[in-house]
Amino acid sequence: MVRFDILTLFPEMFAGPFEASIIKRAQENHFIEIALHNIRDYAPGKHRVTDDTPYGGGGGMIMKPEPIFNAVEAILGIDVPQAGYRERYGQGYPPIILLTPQGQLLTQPAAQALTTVERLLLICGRYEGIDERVRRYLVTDELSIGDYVLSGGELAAMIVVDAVTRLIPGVLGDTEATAKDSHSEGLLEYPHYTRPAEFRGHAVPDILLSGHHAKLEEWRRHQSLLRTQARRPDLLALAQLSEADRAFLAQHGPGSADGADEGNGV
Ligand code: 6GU
Repeated sequence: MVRFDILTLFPEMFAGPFEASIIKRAQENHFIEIALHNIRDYAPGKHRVTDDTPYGGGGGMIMKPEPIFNAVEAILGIDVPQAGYRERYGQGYPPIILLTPQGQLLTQPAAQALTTVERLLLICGRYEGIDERVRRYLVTDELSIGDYVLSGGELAAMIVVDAVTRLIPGVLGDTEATAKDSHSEGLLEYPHYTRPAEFRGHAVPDILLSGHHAKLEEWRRHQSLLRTQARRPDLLALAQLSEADRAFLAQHGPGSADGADEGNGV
């Protein structure tokens, strides 16, 4: 069981994605538990103010530290030490992850690593930024989901929950297994087809109908290699390739007829 505590100013954003499909089923079957916490509930004062203007000017609004520290202390039932939460972290206290475009990129190995924690807190950044003391004295890790800017960390938090949940053993059935997923072996997935064998004059590759299991597996491997080479050469450079893989790519490499149906990658 992984418990996700999500700290956000917009808990209502999470309703749809967490109430459907795999994440819904994973909650029902007690593989995960998700608790949403409205940061505003932890802001002091009648107006429960969560943001303020930046010292030194520059425009935009900054998330105040107090509501976030208060929320974490209430959720974990601790006082954050003066020297910072990291003093406690690792002694039975969970990671506190800030979702920010300044974080480390979320990768499949990073998602895999998070399946082994009992609990994790996700803080969704908003506005133009968050008071730096949250980073320095509360947060243990910072994650980004890609090199583009979102209006807030909420959508990124949903993506973290999804990417982690589907890797927890038992969450997916056999037929949905993750072993051959794109990225799980550092390569993109091979093309998939289902019935009919001919659709609007477009036939399924013969190999899929041939019943030659070994040849089929080889074809799939080759398709994965060509597709990764054409679309994500950066991944190919890091992938674990056999001698046979390398020989195949050398022969059917970029510009050869084999890769020609790869489209423009968009
Ligand atoms: Cl985690 N947050 C925001 N605001 N933008 C992002 C992101 C996160 N990851 C990529 N862009």
